[in-house]
Amino acid sequence: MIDLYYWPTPNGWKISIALEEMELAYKTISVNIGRGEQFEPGFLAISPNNRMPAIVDHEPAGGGEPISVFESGAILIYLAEKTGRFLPTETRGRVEVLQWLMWQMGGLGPMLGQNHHFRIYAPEKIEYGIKRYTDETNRLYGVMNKRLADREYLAGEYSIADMACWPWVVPHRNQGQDLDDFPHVKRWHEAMKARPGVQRGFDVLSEIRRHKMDDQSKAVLFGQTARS
Ligand SMILES: N[C@@H](CCC(=O)N[C@@H](CS)C(=O)NCC(=O)O)C(=O)O
Repeated sequence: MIDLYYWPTPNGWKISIALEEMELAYKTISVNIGRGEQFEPGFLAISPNNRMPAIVDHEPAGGGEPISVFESGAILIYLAEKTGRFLPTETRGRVEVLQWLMWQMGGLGPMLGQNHHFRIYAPEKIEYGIKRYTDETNRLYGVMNKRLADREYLAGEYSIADMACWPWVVPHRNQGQDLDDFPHVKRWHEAMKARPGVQRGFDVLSEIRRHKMDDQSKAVLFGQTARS
């Protein structure tokens, strides 16, 4: 059994989707990041960066003590290696997946996170920040669109790279993007959305998605320093 430390956000969905697609048994443990549960000592012992998602695998390959993993990219690789699914073992196929996974972790995720911050959450409308991250989002969607022009999925075959990227494309309207400008992304987005495993993963704790972020959550999430 795997414990999934989770809240329904794009980074959380990556892992609920992967667990569903890989047909692994898991227990969801909610981490209410708007109420500061990511700072509880028990959680920090698993995820020292005070971010979800994280997992604890109580039945790791080879047996022994449970293994905990934080950082969604590392978790996806861990789960893919555990199940032998969605990450090829041969060099060429593997590097295709890993480079698009790293592109998500280093680019798409952080930049779109800033896009959400400046467009939706920032208390002041700072035009420079809004334009910078809306433009960068647009550039990244363009890169994905080009990549998907001649292949069904980002690495050719369906993989953990798609599971990492798709959750960030879900809120494209809030990011100031029109999928009609990116027809290959649009086709891929629809194909992903139609997958039963993706739907089940996206539905985990979906009732919480309907709540708008309140002021208490903003104070917890946006005022952090090393002393938090
Ligand atoms: N690079 C991390 C990012 C995770 C992340 O930013 N998680 C957010 C929610 S999407 C979080 O837990 N935030 C809590 C906080 O800011 O204290 C990953 O991919 O796992």
